[in-house]
Parts: sequence; C-alpha cells; structure tokens
Amino acid sequence: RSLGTRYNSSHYVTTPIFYVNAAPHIGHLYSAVIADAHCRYQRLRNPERDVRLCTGTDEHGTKIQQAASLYGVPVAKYCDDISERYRDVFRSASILQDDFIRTTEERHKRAVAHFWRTLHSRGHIYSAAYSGWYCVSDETFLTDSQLRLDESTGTRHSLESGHPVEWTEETNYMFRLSQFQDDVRHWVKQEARIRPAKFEKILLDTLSEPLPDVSVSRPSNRVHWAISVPDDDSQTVYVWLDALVNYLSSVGYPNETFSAHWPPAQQVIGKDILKFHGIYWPAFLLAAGLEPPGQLHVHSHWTVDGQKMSKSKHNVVDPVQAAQQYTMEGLRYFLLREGVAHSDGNYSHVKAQRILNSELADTLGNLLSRACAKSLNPGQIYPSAKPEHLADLLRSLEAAKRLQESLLQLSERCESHYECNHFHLVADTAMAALHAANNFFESSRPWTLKAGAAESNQPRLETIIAMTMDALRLCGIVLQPIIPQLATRLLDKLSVPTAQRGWNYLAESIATNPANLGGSRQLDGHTSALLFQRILGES
Ligand code: ME8
Repeated sequence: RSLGTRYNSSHYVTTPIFYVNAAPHIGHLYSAVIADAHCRYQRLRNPERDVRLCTGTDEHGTKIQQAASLYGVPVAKYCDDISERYRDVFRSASILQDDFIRTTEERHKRAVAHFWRTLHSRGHIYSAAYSGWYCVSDETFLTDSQLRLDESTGTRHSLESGHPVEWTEETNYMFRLSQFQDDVRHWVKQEARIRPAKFEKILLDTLSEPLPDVSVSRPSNRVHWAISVPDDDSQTVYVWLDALVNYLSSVGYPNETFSAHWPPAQQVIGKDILKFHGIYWPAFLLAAGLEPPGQLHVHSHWTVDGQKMSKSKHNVVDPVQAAQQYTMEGLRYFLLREGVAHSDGNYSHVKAQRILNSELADTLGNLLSRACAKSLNPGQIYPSAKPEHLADLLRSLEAAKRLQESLLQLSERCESHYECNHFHLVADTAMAALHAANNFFESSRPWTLKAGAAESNQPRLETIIAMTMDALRLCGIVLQPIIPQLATRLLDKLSVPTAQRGWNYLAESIATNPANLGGSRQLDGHTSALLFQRILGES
C-alpha cells in the first residue's frame, strides 16, 4: 500500500467543520484564517495550482439536539441559523472558501452511506455489545485512564475536557481500528506529516499502546439526530465518522471526480481533535482503500485567563464584536501575528491594541501616509529611483544599506516561513523590513529636500520616496495572505497593477536593481493613504 503523497496539481485544504451547538468564536475563526492564509499564499506562489479550501458545519448528534431544544427551536432550523452565522463570520473575515459543507446536506449523507458500505464490505465493521463511559459533550467513549472521579459526588469527568461522562451499555457496530495500528504509525512517521512535531510525538505515544476497536454507531432511539446506518435503521452513524467524511463529500465522493482533489494536501485542526484526525481518520481511509491526507497542521488554543476559550466555559470572544473594535483585518492580523501553533495563546484586548497600533497603524500605516504626504510628494507619484542618488544613499547612509539588505532577504525568508505556516514569522520579517524603511526615511531627512528647496534636490528626494514605496510595495505583496484587504488597499494606493502582485514580483525591486522600477507612476487618488486607524481607548 503506497502511503507517499503523489504529486497532484490540486492543493486541497480543509478546516474542521464546526459544531452548530453555539455561535462561532475567535478560536473557530482562527482555524479558518490559518487555512485561508495558507491557501492565499499557495495561490500567490504557484498561480497554476488548483488550490481548494473547504470549511463547513457539523450538525448531527445529541449535543446539537440538546442545544436546539434548549432554545425551543426545531433542530433543522437551529442548524440553519447557526450554520449561517459561521458563513457570515467567514465572509466578513475574507475567508476565500471554495465550498462550505453541512453534514445535513444530501450530498454528504450519500457519501457517508457509501463510505460505510465500503468499510462494511471490506470486512472492517462488525456488530458487538459495548459498554463504557460516554462523554456526550465530547461525543466519545473514554477509558478509565482518561477519567477523573469526583469523590464527593461520585461522578466522573473527562480528564482532558472536564465534561461529565455517563455509563452506557448498548449494541454497536465496531470498527477494527486495532488492525490499523502499524499502518497508522507508519503514516504518522512520514516526514512533515504532522506539524508541529510535538503533535507527532503525542500521536506516537498513543500508538505505543495497543489500539482498541472503536464503536462507530449508536442506537437510533438514543441518538436520532444523525445519519442512519445503511440497511439498519435501529442504529445511527457515530458523529465522528459522519463528520470526518465531510472532507470526502466536499470533493464529490463517491463520484470518481473526487480523486482529482484527493488526498487533501493539508488539514488544519485544533489540538483538541488530534486523536480523531491523526488516528481514526487515517485508519478509516486506509480501511476504505483511500489515501490519507498529506499533512495535518495542528494548532494550539486561544485561552482567556489561562482557560481554553470554549462555548461550554462561557468565556468566548465573539469575532463580530472583536471586529468592531479592531476591524476584521486587524483581527486577522492579531490572530496570525500572536498565535503560534505549538503553544496556547492568551487573548487580551491590551495586547491586541498594542500590536495593532504599533505595527499596522504606526510602522506600516504611518510610513505610507508620510511617503504620500502632499507636502513631500505634491505630484502624488510613485517616483522612479535615480541610480546615482541611490548609489550615493547606499554609500553614505547606514540605514539605506540596512533597508536594502532586509528587502533582499524578504522573499526567501517569508517563503520559508509561509511553507511552515509560520505566519507570525512572516509578520515579523515584514515588520523588520518596515522598521528598516522607517529608519531609512527618518535618517535620509527628506523634509529638508522638499519643494521650495533647491530644484537640484528633487532627484534625491524622489529616490528616497521611491525606495520607501518599494519597501511598502514588497511588504504589501508579502502580507496579502495575512491581511488581504489592507494589502490590496496599500497596493492600490501605490498603483501596483493587479498582474504585478504575485510572488515573483518580489524579485523586481530597486533593492536588487534600480532599473527594475521603470518610470514613475501616479498614485491612486481614489484610495486613502490612511491605511489603519489607531485603536483608541484604555490600554
Ligand atoms: O470539534 N482556540 O467542532 P468544534 C483555538 N465538529 N481553536 C479553537 C478553540 C480555541 N479556544 N476552540 C475551538 C468539533 N477551536 C468537530 C470537528 S472535524 C471533522 C469535526 C477550533 O465546533 C479548533 O480548530 O468544537 C478546534 O479543533 C475546532 O475549533 C473545534 O470546533
């Protein structure tokens, strides 16, 4: 069985599909923003590649039924409403999804039935009496070692999530997970399969113990808001099997056309659902004779006061409200700037305000305003650099040399960071270049050369503005995947033609060759030079 990733011109990327038991919070948006920035980079870097992003909502199971009845709404209507809120948030955050899948759609139900029948006909599903501790909130059975006993009440809770469990005895269909231990381990151990590496280690630890078979159905009288097991109405398909198949339904499975996109190049998930994606999912796929995904990108959690932000803890940050404070672009920037995959990030208003004011408003926005100021740039142009003045600046001004060095390294550095989804390092690199540009602008003292001063100063002034705008242009290109709307406004203002915003245009800079820039061009008078308003209020 070949486990290698075959070359495929399609680059299929997924986010988890989100439960509709409550409205979206910034943790959900974070997964979508990571996947979106990854896809935007892929499109920028490889315009010929067919990049496809899928997200959606997970709508079956007891907890969704319970949430609907709590609100006194029919469950189908409840799912429609919450699913729509996810769509709205993702739309306002510029998530460029090619598909939004809902597990209540017919196309998905068809895929699940076909997938089930495939597992069954290949002998990987059997019927058995099953008993164990079931956690409704996590929709999973837990073993004794995964439980904590509360001595005072005699109740048991999941060690990991803290949610209560109940003793459950039922007849279920079981999946022969135990038979896939070696294959799954082999898949996990492939180079760069699980990122970051610490999550590979967690999976290998789990895989060092024998894997038990897993229950993949529930009695319909207990869980009826679910997909029926094919040819047995008395059972419904376990929500996790149902949910994972969404990645197949979205690309048309079981129609043969799905194979044009299969397997996914990258699946973005939170660390809470690592076991399902890193063990069950590859095992299900291998059992069905399908190739498992190329890579899992696992990210950590946003916490509030050290606690995981989650619907059940009532400590969530609403993305719509946060966007009112910071704008959606500001929120995207903060999430990708401050979030790192390998460890949890604490969400705080003070931190968001500080980062956005210092980086987007001051370092980036202010530099654009200064370079476009009428007093310095009365003709409102993106000038061309004059080779002899550029050479002189580079010779006489340390800050000019440092800016040139930083622009020369920009493309390669950002590329290697983007390849690993290290968006915080991309932002870091771009901000370092912009700092260098601000220093250069200050040290070259363009205001001493402005109109009214000697005519002969004009070429030097234009060269300073050209170099500053070049830094802004290159950083604008690089930041497109992270802050697509702001970067577009920046590039619009600088009148950079749409066809010249691709990754290969990073090479065409006056940092490499003053002749690269061509003639001067008019700035776009319809686009404001005020890119990002400072966030006011207490800090
Ligand atoms: O688990 N910080 O759905 P879900 C960062 N339906 N990311 C967070 C987060 C936080 N505090 N909270 C949630 C499910 N997430 C299943 C998935 S996939 C086939 C089925 C993100 O609504 C993170 O990606 O509970 C996490 O894995 C996902 O939302 C869980 O969303």
